Amino acid sequence: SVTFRSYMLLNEQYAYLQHLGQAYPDIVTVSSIGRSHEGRDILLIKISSSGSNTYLSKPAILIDAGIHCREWIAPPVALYTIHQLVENSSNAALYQNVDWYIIPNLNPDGYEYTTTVNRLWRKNRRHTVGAPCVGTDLNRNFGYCWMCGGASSNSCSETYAGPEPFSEPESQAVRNWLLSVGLLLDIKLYLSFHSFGEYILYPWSYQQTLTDNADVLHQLGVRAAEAIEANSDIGSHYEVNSSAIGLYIASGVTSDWMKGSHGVNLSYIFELPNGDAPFWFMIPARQILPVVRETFAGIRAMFEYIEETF
Ligand code: 0X9
Ligand code: ZN
Repeated sequence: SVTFRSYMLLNEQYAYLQHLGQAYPDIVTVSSIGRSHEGRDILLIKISSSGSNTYLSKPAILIDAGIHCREWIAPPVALYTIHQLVENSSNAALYQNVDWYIIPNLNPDGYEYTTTVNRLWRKNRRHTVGAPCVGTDLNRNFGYCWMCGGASSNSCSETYAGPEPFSEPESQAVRNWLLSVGLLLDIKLYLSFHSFGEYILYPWSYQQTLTDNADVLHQLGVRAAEAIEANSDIGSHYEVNSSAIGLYIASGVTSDWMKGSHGVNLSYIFELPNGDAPFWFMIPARQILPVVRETFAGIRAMFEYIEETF
């Protein structure tokens, strides 16, 4: 039912998740962590040999994609990871000692908008009361050092941080999940999928000063980059660095919040490959499969490290 040869509509992505929940009830649990501004569910899939039981939780890996809705290559990476874990029985060992929590599309209103109105929309679709323009950059709206730089207070900006931290239903859904179910978990690794440019970025985003565990973050990032490159049919080459040094300063991003507010020490943003200029966010459908395959090799390399270490 999924080929990764074309981009899926939101309802196709969601139908696939629901199908897996029904077909593999012992290992797959699909739930909604909340609703978007326009009322769409934000779906989370758990893949675990303990099924839906949260009290038997093992070390966890948390993945999201699609927070920036125009970055269309990101949800397929999450969906391919899900597909490989659940439907390729040779990967069953990957969820024996680790529980996977994956949100394949964190900005469903925005994704719908990119498919129907404006392919290059980045933000969510909520209109801040009294503001001239629509949409908040959800990756500036998280509450660790919010508005500390590289974020805008102008609603018309692509990096508008929102009126306050967690002002948006989509970021609230992630926070509410993390402060409820998430508190019972031991999240070892957080990965957030974006495009573009082929970067593996670790905190901090808000400042160039490195974290206490930057050495480990860098080493594991390099391990993933090497696995991706070794499995690449399209010549991918990743740069591994702190977000603020490798790319630019940005605050209110998910990965800083996961590490800074929740102690998820291994916290990364992946910037996946792009299409040819000027179609940066529009990587052709025929490249979905090579990208998702090679990226899964990187995710697997990180998983192996998690399993070795804990
Ligand atoms: O700006 C962002 O939110 C991310 N890049 S994107 O082109 N996908 O929008 C990067 C966030 C990582 N943090 C920093 N680069 N500081
Ligand atoms: Zn992005």
